[in-house]
Amino acid sequence: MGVSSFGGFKPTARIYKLTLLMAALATLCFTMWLASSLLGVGYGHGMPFAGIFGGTREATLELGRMPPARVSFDPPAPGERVNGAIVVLVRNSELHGLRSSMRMFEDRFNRRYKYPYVLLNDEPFTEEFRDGIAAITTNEVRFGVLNSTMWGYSPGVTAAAAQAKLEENKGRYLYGGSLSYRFMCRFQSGMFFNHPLVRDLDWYWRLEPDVKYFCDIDYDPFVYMRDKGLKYGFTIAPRENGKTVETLWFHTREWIKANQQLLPDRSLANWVMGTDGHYNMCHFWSNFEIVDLSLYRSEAYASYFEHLDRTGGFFYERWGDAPVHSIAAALLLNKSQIHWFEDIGYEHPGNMHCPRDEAMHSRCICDADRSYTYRSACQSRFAKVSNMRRDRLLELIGQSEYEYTSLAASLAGAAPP
Ligand SMILES: Nc1nc2c(ncn2[C@@H]2O[C@H](COP(=O)(O)OP(=O)(O)OP(=O)(O)O)[C@@H](O)[C@H]2O)c(=O)[nH]1
Ligand SMILES: [Mg+2]
Repeated sequence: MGVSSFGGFKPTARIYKLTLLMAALATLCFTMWLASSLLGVGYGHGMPFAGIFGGTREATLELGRMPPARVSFDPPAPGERVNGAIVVLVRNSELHGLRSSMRMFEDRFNRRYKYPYVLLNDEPFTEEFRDGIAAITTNEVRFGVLNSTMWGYSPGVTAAAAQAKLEENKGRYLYGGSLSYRFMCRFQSGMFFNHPLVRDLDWYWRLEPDVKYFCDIDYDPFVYMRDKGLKYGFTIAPRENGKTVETLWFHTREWIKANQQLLPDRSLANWVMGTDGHYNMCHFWSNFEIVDLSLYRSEAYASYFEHLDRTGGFFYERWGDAPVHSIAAALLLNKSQIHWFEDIGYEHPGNMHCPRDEAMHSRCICDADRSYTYRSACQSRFAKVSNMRRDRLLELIGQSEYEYTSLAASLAGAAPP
């Protein structure tokens, strides 16, 4: 039968085959081990043989020490991707929350589209943080620290003056007494787009810790926006707590009156201002925003931010970057440049959006009945309003002038706290 005999013992055909199979397996394993040692593969993400060869411990220790240059910041091939990144301001203590956000963001979108991440912090990132982030994505991550100009007081605002106002406001609203929240809002309003890791980008998509992405995003929203001439994209539009922005509209009006030449002929000013000439507290929730950064780098935006910054309102009140970005977008853009990403199911603690349209919802794992957006007055206002002419904007501001006279007088007479 062709089966060899080993000194008196006659193996059966089955034992012979088994021996051959084991020999083949051993050879295969040895070859793989040799390849992984020589080529340096087999550790880090998706290492297939680490467990077999006892490589798990070394691999875990090496995570995050791998060279980060897996996707470059080089301009993408024309038409393929935009020169954009996912930008996150985050604290070391928020590692878990950011890993959670990134896991979903990767699974829903970025695993395929491979945009780099820019992570910014007012303190140096710890090694634990870097390792934890590097382990959750194969895309490039750049870590940056803010200097004291970017993370600091507005011109003319002293630490003592800010502290006095924080004391006054601490029980009045969320983060009323938080100094770091003020630094954060000022940075997000007027600084982040000039950070060395962001200033060469044309587009950004903002991400935060502890947010959720519910729907597969099977196209590139950046490219969609670019191709349609869109400048600002949002998902949720709530109302701001008026106590946090008591004089924001007053100062905005002053800026409008003094800078009419910077305003376009038509804008969506209508969305943030009623026919009474006042701010209606509508804003795009900026924890999610996709923006053509030419908006924030424009002469008009720079002038608006500097004007606001000089008033001290980021510290004496609690102006959020959301109302600041939103008022600017509404004043400087028209409706065809602003887009509601209804198809992107999203949640930031407090509010969620889940598309109810059947075709959109089929790619989502959320409950559309829980969606805040379909109950939001600002959201339905966005759907209804159309562009407003600049002269109409100025007319409405002029008509409501007298209502601001006492505020103007009290602000003019107010010494810094
Ligand atoms: N590095 C750093 N990042 C901060 C600081 N404060 C806030 N951030 C980040 O700035 C973004 C906005 O801050 P949040 O605390 O989320 O503010 P919020 O979204 O208005 O409110 P909640 O999410 O309800 O707390 C998040 O990405 C935070 O991680 C800070 O002091 N240092
Ligand atoms: Mg947040």
